[in-house]
Amino acid sequence: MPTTPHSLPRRRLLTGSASALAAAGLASFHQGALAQAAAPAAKPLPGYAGWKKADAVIVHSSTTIETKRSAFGTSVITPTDQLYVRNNLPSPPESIVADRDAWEVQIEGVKQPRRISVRELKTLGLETVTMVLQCSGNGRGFFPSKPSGTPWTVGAAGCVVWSGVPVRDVVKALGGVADGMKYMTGTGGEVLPPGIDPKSVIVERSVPAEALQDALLAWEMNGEPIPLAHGGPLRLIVPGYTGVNNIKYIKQLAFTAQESDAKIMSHGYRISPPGSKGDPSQPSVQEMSVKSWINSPLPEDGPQAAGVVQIHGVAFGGMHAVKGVEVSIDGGKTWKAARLVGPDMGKYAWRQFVLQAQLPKGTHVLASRATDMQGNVQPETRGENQSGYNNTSWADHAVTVTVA
Ligand SMILES: Nc1nc2c(c(=O)[nH]1)N[C@H]1C(S)=C(S)[C@@H](COP(=O)(O)O)O[C@H]1N2
Ligand SMILES: [Mo]
Repeated sequence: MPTTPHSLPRRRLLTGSASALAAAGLASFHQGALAQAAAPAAKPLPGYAGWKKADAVIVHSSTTIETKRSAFGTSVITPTDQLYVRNNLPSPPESIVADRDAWEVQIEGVKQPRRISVRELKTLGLETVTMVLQCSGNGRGFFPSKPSGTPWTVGAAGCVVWSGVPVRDVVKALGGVADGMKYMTGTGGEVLPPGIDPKSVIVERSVPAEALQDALLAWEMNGEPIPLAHGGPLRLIVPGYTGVNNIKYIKQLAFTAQESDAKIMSHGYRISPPGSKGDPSQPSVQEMSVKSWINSPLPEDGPQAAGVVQIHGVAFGGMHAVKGVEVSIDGGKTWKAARLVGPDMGKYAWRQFVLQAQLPKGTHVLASRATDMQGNVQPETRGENQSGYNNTSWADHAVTVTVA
């Protein structure tokens, strides 16, 4: 990933700054970005993600890249060069990953707050977790209300192996969490656009302090140093929580008495009733819940030959392991238990499932429905909300295939 900021295509710099301005609420720039999103031609990969596998992804914009549904495969882990990307701000320059061990994170809200380098973090502890990383807006594309934001279908998600130091080991080394702290607040290391209120654009999210128990400060993913596009040199990993809570290029980790007052926390990522704006009284998008979808066969594969087909896909529970998955070949009228296949990589990972079925000639609506260890069942319908978050509807994720 040798790209340097000044060698990036001009187009990317323009769209990057447009999205930053849109985030700051400048409507005319936002409309420009929307017009661009509607352009028919396949967009080029932005420079910071130029190493992604172009035929496995959909480039929505310079800051939003989706994995194709047909690209997930059946080997559990999502290859890094096929994983989705979502940046709320333009990417930081490659120079921040030039000397990874020198990156520093400020730890606040502990008994002995201080800055710690990645070099020192590596001496404090080591853990590896496999986790589904999923954008809160994954499945937004299925909302008939067409909420603003990227119309992701299923590909703003992936299953990734992360390695780093447990946050609890860092906290222990610094004397423990200070009294009265209820939240763990991570702050992204982007350089903010000048001339606008930093709180209106900074990527800063709070999760309940208990989440520290399973959280990591990670420097490795899928066996390599975390690429810049995915938050290298250091990323906060909060297993079970939606993508936005997993802060890339983290520059501060603070235990706080209150939730962050950054706009992305107070007003963004809220489950708002249709027609209303986000505000701090509404639930924040945090823990993920049980969800599954079929990745094969797909309508884009073309008509299937009559006979036996292996219907397969992925299922995850968010905070809890998957107990089972059912598959329907008649649009949800009847269900059969699918078989979980492949290794169980822990409760935060996804499981792959398969149902072998005989599909006669005609059109078939294939659906999957997962259940987690707590007995929560994936619902038929989405929960309507203004921004199109948390779509777990099995009906929305069903696929219609034809057998010739
Ligand atoms: N610093 C920082 N962290 C961030 C973001 C960001 O824009 N800046 N985007 C968040 C969102 S909305 C998502 S869905 C995930 C995307 O992670 P990925 O790009 O590695 O797939 O990162 C989250 N962490
Ligand atoms: Mo996201």
